[in-house]
Amino acid sequence: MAKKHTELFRNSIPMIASENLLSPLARELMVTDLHNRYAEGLPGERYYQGNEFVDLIELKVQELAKKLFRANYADVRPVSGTNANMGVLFALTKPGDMITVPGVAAGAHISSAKFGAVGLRGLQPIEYPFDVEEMNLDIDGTIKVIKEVRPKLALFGQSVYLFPTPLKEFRDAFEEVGSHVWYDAAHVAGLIAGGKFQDPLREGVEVMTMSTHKTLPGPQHGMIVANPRDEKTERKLIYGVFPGVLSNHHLNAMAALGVALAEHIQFGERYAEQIVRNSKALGQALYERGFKVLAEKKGFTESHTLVVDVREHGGGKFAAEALEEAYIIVNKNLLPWDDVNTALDPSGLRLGTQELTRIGMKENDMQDVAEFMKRVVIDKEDPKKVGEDVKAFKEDFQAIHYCFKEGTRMYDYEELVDL
Ligand code: DSN
Repeated sequence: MAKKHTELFRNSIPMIASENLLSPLARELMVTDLHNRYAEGLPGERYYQGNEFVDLIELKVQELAKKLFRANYADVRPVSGTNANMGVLFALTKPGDMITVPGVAAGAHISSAKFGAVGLRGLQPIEYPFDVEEMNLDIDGTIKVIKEVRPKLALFGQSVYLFPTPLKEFRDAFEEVGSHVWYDAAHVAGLIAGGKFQDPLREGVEVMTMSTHKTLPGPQHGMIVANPRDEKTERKLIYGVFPGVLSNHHLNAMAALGVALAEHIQFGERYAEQIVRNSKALGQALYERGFKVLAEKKGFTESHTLVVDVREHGGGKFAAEALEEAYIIVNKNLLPWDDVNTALDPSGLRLGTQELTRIGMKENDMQDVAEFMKRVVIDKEDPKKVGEDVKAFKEDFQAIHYCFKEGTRMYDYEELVDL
């Protein structure tokens, strides 16, 4: 089955907005002895022997993270984005506190919901209002919520993220209230680090969490970067992660993250720029073929993500499944007007261009991608037939870019043990 899975992705057009390909060098570190070890605690303050070089690696990865995000503080131990989020919740809130958050139907991550990590911490989430026309938080409404709720912690950042959050507009409000301002950058971390999208740590944000495998194309892992307001906050963040929500961290993934950060320092700007270009081109190409791509008046997107309303073509579930049959991998997604209970058959599709960009696609290739999608979703052509064309098209996009050893063919050097 593992071989079949690899074959599937070798042949596919992968457009899940939260995924990416690990670089060849980062991948080598995933299978070193680091995988086998424990290193609870911090460099120089471990509970296990054998960590001499782990300590040096962790300090190096921290330095790379601080450099890339221009932050005073970095914690490279969280094993996922949600784990990083839980660390911040553990550090900066107490059960019963109120927290202000974006809404799930408006694109927020599940960890900021009552049924996710925020609920697990016993917090009361209060949502910011969303402006569907702008596909962004409603500015006046959000300022009102911050001033009324006076949260200890105000969270921004989404999993459907088309346009930068207007943090500068909110800044006076959260300074007046004294909230810790936290930004979940999981989706857009690579764009931020590449100098695109926005720069939250320069726009009033104190703490930024992320997973490290979306537009920042590293291993499946997590990270916190911050400019903590004082030493007490820094200490809370450290202990929030360990022993708060983590025992051992994943040392192989942490080392691979170091490679991804070094690569992004070198290639990130070029990569981020091409991602955004490709998203805009794909939005336009889909729109011209009759798709209802959201935020048309605003140029569809400023990120790696697009959202498409496919209600008139059979809905999100139908469209995502038909595309899968044609080797086009996307996810169905709630749109802002959807009830969260319709998550298994919502109105929309979410598309991401970060992985297509990573395998070398440019703006003109987005025309082909849009055409394949039209044939399946609008023309209702046999997906299997379209799939044969998709496979042939994908043959030209097997190499990985924007990394050391650029041009390595992604799936060719695998001698996979099958499962
Ligand atoms: N659920 C992921 C996404 O697809 O956005 C983020 O964790």
